Amino acid sequence: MPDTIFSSFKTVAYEGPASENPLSYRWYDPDRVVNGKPLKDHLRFAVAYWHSLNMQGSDPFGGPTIPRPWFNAGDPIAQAKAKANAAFELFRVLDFPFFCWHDADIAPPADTLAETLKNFHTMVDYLEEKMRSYSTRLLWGTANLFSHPRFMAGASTNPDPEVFAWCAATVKNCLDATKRLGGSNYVLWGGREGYETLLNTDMKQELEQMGRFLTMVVEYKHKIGFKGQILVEPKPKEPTAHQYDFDVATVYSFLKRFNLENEVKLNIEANHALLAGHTFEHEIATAASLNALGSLDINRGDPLLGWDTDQFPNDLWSMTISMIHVIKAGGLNPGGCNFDAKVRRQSFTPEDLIHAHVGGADLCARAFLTAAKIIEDGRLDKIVSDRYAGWKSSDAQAIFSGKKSLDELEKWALDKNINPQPRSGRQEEIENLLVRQIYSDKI
Ligand code: XUL
Ligand code: CO
Repeated sequence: MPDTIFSSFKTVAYEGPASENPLSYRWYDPDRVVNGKPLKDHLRFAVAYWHSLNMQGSDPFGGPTIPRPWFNAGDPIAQAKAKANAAFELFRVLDFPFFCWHDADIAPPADTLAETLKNFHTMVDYLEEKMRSYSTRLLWGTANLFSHPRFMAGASTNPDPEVFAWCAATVKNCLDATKRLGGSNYVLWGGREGYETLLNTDMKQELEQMGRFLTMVVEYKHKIGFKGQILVEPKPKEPTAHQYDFDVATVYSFLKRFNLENEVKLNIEANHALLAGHTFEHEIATAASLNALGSLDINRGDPLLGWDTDQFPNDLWSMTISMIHVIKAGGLNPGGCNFDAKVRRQSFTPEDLIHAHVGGADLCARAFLTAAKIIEDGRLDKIVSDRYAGWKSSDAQAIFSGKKSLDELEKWALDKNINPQPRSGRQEEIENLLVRQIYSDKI
């Protein structure tokens, strides 16, 4: 194995909550069986190539702070190969079952489309080779259709059809590569699918383009027999102030409009939820209620900053409620938990990156275990089902089955002389139940 900045680290192991070793898992015991499946198959953790291997700590006020030695490794392909060598060593250290990439993360762009695709194919070959000697698999691939200046006015929503065609060619190749590498999903995040000013924007035209593009992606998926899920990742703003894929509800109505709701699911990101004025659990519950939950991008934002800070998660309360909804929705597989998160720019050592993932994995594992316990305990479910118990009566069921109209219901209400009484929502009681389980050492 080539020597990389991660090679000297031992593979992080589960040592339990009492361990003093900072680079061990306290809650993430990959082989612990919960609800008939090992934790690793429920959570399906992935490393995000872009944040962990590419991002160098720049922000709008300062340049790179994080050394990435592979960027000094020679020509662009040699650099990309050195980066891949380090990536697979990082996956080995974390013992994560999955990783995710954008085309531009794994292969250097070039001046022409043909050369860019040639570089991409060279690197997909290389990743395929690496995957033969490491156990980490591909959770999803995606295309970066937002960084290069050609995408400044959007990708599929660009006023220039040649940009649309460039995007079509790129996504076709990314889908082929995702299939070849055994990917479980393919993601589309509409980086610049939005607008800067309405004054130069034909919104109707742009949404038609976006719908046609997604339809073509789904058609191609079937043409090549890719069995993975197609996922759209909502985000309300940043880079543009108005992104078309605002949140789960907006994306779902877009999918309905283009008859894609049975073909495409959602990849929900914690901080994107926050930027939309929601919580992570709200977005997960919304997707679950629409049968559209696909996969999760795990991170957190900073409500005081309001930027997409992509920090590693540490909010057990929100993550536990999120996991309750994930379990109730039947789990994530073939989706997973991708750490779309980056270390802070002062955290420039390889060890910082490992601490970040260890903490994130432990948080998700602890949240998942707590959520499973709460569901198994049954008290929360009972409170909720008692709350809606009235709907089980035959009169109430008749409302649902269309057997009662508005005027019939008026007659029924008057005949019965109904007089509904307030009932407690029991919120504090439920919150106590949750807090006690979150802080319980019986997990
Ligand atoms: C951007 C973001 C992306 C997508 C993939 O905020 O989350 O990294 O996850 O393009
Ligand atoms: Co994301």
